[in-house]
Amino acid sequence: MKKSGKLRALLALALAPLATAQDDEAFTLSPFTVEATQGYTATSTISGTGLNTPLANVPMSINVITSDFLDDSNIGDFERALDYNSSITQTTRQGGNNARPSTFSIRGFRNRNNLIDGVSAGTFFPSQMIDRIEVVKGPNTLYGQSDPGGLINVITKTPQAQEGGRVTFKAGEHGWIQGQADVTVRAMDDKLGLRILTDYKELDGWYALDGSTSKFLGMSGDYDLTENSDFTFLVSGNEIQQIPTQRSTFGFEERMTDLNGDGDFDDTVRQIKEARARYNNSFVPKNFTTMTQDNFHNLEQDYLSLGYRLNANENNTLQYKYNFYETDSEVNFRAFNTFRASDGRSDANYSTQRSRARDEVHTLNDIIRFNTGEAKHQLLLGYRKSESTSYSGGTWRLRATRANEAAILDDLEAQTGKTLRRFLFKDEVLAGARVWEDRSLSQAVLRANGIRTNNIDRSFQDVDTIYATDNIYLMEDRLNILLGVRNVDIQQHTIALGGAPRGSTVDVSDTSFQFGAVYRINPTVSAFVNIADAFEPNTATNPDTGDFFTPQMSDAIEVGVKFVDLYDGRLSGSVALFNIQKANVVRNDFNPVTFTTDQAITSDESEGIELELFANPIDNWDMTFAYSLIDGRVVGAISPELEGLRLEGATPHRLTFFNSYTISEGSMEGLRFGGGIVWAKGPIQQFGTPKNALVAEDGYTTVDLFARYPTEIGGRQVTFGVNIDNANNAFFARSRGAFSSPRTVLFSVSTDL
Ligand SMILES: [Ca+2]
Repeated sequence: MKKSGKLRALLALALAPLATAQDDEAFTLSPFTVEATQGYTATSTISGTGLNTPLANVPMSINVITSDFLDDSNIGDFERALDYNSSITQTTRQGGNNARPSTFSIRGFRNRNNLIDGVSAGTFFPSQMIDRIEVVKGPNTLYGQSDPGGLINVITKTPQAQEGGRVTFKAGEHGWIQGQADVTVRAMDDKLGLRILTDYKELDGWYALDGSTSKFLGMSGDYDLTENSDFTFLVSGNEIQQIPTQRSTFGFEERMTDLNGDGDFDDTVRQIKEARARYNNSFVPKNFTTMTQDNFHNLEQDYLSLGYRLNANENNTLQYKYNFYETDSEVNFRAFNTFRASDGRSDANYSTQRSRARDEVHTLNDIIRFNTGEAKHQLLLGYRKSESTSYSGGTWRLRATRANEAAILDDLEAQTGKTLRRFLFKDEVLAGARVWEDRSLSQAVLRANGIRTNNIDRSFQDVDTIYATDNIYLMEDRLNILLGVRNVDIQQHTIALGGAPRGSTVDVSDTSFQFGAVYRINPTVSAFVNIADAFEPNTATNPDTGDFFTPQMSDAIEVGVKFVDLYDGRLSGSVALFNIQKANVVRNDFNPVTFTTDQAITSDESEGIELELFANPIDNWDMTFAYSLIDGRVVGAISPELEGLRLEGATPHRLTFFNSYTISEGSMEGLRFGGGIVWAKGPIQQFGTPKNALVAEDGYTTVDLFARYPTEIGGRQVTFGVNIDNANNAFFARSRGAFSSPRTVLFSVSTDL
């Protein structure tokens, strides 16, 4: 039993009588925190059951991205941290006006549930506080309204057992300068632990006009109130100022395409007009941007969590948690989004937006252990109340194609003395036009003169969830059954500018069920099955009526095998087969050409296979391997031509490998080096609607490399590092309208305090 904190030791002590009484491995782990893991292989998880449980005992696929892996891959942002996972693909870009974190496609379905320490909702991930990431594949009834493909649970850093810390300095290509500090302080006879993290980062970026500065401060703490209770907290704030380069920097183009092969371009095939078939852009230079010195994106993000835990007695633990998130986003950009096939022209859109989002979540869990005959139960009863508010600070725009808006642009040119580009032609781009040297409009001028395009003031979503999960151990712990039930009640309403209600108020509720089973065939191999249904309200509204669409319903099944410590502990992993069906899916894509929303309502199905391996073939050689095959398609729709449309983000084949080797003796003792490869085979759809079906990524291969060398300088432990991200300089669409970063060499040096 590895215990890395006073808190864990205390809890272990509190639960020791139980462990002794039941002599059961499943109960001897620290129940509320996951074990610190060496290397890339994790053995236990807190996701799935809400309690720290060996991975082999959880009847669902859970992939753990360990802190050692995150350290080595030196991946600074949350999106890229998931690159080496199976069946997961980023679906939205960053740097736009999204107040909420990126969404991903997991097993072919868009995931809206990102969790921090098991609590859903939330506008902001303090990515600097991420200790490890657990990706729970498939549906479950534990975490609020669940997406059937799975969810991402981020486990945050907690105070370390010993005082001390580490400072790190990084510098690299594209003007990358970064300083980080991570310090743990212990006080009050070790009852209080505080961990403080700071992170300052500057990046010049790689587009012709680019750059970002971010400042982060975070603190997590735990305090032992009594022998049987403790208080935990996490508070953090993040500020980002950047050029919104991912906002229509690369964009799209139309190409005349004879889709039905009849020799002309006059037809409409599966809703696509042949004369205006839309694709990812292929002709603009990679560093091209339509942003100007007048454009910006400012983001402020705050997160707070407060937790209280009471071991009422040896078989009963109460947990309460409060979470607060707030994100404030302001963006001012100029976009030329889509070049027309007919004349190669793209129209300017001068736009500014402000938005704010706030979530408050209260969670109360009671964990009860009891026996009925031979069966041992771990019962988790919970109630969660979440309140989300989105404030629309307004979107104002001026477009060159609208006569009235063009007239305003004329006036503003006269007033401001700026020349405001109205159109951009493909020929100009090819001739090397430096459009980033243009001027754009300031936020104040756009707000005062532009056309306000949305009339929403704010929208609210209240979710009440009651859930129960019983983890039952049978047959001398060879079999465990997971039974879950959850009732969700969701209320949504929207207020228009001026305070009047907009659209109807939604109040929907539904109960979902989960059945899971794991049978341990022998100490190293187990077989599992997981069946669950799920319910999810549609947050999209019908633009004609303002009403919310009726909820989405899904059914999912997975079967698989897990293996732990095969070949004397050298191989662990899992294989899973899954099938997910979802009805009433609203596909809603904003169309930047028509400035309307393309929409379709479909029934979708995704099935596939997923393989995850963690291996140590010889001492000091650590590797991970993941493969997923997904066939995700529309299987039913009002319009039959939608059938067969591939699901957004569903990557047909994805194979990843990452490894590291540590030299254990000789003059280079301690040197660790390695890297990884990600191979994705498309087509990967970037949109959900048929009109954009040709906007797809064909596939890509990227290679990352790293090395670390620890040494002693003046009696101080110092580690030098280098990372080469995207060493082969691959260029590909990471998600809708967002492209990969080029090769980046980054050096780091860190020292223990
Ligand atoms: Ca044709």
